[in-house]
Amino acid sequence: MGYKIVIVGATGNVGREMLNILDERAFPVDEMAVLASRKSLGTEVSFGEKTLTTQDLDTFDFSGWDIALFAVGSEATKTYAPKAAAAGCVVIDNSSLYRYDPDVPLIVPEVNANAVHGYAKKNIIANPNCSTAQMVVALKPLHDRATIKRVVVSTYQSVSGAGKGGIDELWDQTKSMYNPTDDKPPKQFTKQIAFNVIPHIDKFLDSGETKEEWKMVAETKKIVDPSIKVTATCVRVPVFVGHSEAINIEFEGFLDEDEARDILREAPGVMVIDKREDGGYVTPVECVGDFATFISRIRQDSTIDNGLNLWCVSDNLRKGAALNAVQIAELLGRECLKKG
Ligand code: 11C
Repeated sequence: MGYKIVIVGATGNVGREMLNILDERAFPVDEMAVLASRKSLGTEVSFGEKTLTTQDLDTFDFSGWDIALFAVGSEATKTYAPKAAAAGCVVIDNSSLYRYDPDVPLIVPEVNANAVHGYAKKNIIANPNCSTAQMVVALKPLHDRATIKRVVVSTYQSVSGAGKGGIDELWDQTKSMYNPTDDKPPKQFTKQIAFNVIPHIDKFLDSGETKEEWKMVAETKKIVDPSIKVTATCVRVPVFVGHSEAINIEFEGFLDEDEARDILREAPGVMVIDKREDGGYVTPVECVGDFATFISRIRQDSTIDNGLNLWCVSDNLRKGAALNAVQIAELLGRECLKKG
């Protein structure tokens, strides 16, 4: 016996990946409803061999459905997630709306699976930001061994993090560079993204940080350990899919680079590719479509007593969004909503 699943925002990049991943991982689905806003209504999406037609989110009745995977912005989530939760359907939300709510667990299954039992307070579970999800998968096993004091992270985030509009802007702007009569000024991004990098993701806060940087701090504390200090610089780069991160970690005690490599090799969700030779590391184009978070360039930071550097790459639409949401659904099914 399987579950009755709803995908909210089924026509977007993340909604479509959710459908692909539910199928790839053979999630036990008895019935699937795909919802969209009025403007995308009637659009067809694929779920394995099946073609499903989107239904109207505004009028959908969530009663009798087990789990709703939400992949819409915070505004739509604010309207429809409480409606689904009140109807008894557990919401797994990909927006930032509920992430910092103390009554909503924020989960990366490889890191804090036990928190899933907290779902019942609001019938809602939050999925973290993509740049946090891949980082905490790498940090947690190292923290368990040597206690992390501080993390300094710089990100190299792909344009798909900004949705379909971000992908289109990189594509169109890149082509326009070779055709001076076809000017494509920035729309989605604040500056030219083709052949450029932009040190700005999400809005600016009073502290001078961006919201994306703040999210990495707040979410790492909630998911891994509130005592870990994090400082982040988040940068958009002209890559279609796959976020990369250069992570510098300071520990309480000494952790040798070889032991760190062995720990990460054994860690769930992690794939270590770390040869000290040309090409012996992973780049974003190689991680697309994969489930793993890839770690390369593991090395001692000799400027402090207990420091390590590493390079971390993952498919932001998968581990950073759709895969993590499906993993949460699997965990919820295993631990809380057992069927059959
Ligand atoms: C980006 N990380 O790359 C963002 C996208 O809070 O879920 C995801 C934003 C979020 O632009």
